[in-house]
Amino acid sequence: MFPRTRMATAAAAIAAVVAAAALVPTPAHAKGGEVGGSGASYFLNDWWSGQANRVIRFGLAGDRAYAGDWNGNGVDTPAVRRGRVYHFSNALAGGEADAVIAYGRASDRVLVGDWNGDGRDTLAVRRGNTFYFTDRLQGGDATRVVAYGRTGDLVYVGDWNADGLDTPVVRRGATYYVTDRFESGEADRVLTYGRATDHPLVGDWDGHGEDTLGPEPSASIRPRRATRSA
Ligand SMILES: [Ca+2]
Ligand SMILES: [Ca+2]
Ligand SMILES: [Ca+2]
Ligand SMILES: [Ca+2]
Repeated sequence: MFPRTRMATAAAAIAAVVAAAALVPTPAHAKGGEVGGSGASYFLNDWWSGQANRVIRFGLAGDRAYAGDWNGNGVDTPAVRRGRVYHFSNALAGGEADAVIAYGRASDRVLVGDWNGDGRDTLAVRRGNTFYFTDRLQGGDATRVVAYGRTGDLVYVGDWNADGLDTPVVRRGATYYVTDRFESGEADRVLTYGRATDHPLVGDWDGHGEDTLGPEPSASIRPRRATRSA
C-alpha cells in the first residue's frame, strides 16, 4: 500500500482491517493479510466508532476475503478468493467483480501489498518459504520469486522504511526478521518485540509513512475497520 496517512485518506479503507485478522492466528496478520470473519457482507467503518457506516455484499459466503487499492485511487476495496481464482472489486458497492484472475495454487497463502510503489496493490502467494510476487492483476508468472524465512514463520507486510514499497517481515516467536528488499537471504534488521503470544498489528500509526508493529490493543480500543458476516 502506498504511503499515506490512512486515517485521513481512507474514507473507505477497509485495508486497515487489522482487527478481524488479529483475532485469529492466521499466517498473515493485519495489513496485507486476510480479512477475518466469514460471509458475503462487509460491515465497513470509516471512523473509530462501533457502528458500521457502510454495508456491502460481494462474493460468496465461503470466499476468503482481502482488501487493497487495486486501481491506485487511494481507496481500498475488497477482493475474494475461491481456490486459486481471485475476484477484485474497485468499488464499495458490491455486485460484479472488476477483474478476475487465477494466480498460484489453491493451497498457497496470500499476501497483499504494493510491491513496486506504483500505488496499486497486487498479490503475492507464499508456498513454503518462497514468495511469488506479482505487480499485475493478471495470471501468469510471478514478477519476483524470493525465498525468505522459514516455512513455519508468520508473515506481516508493510512499508518498513517509507520508500513506498511493501515488503515482508517474518516472525518466529517474538523475533521479527525485517527486509526492505526483494532478495533471498539475510534480514536487514532483526528485532525482538513483545511476547511470542502477542498479536501485534501493522500500521503507519504516526502518519510518517513507515509502518511499524503496534501493541495488541485491548478489545475496547481495537480499530475494527471491517468485519464480515453471512
Ligand atoms: Ca482503489
Ligand atoms: Ca504496485
Ligand atoms: Ca519499504
Ligand atoms: Ca509510522
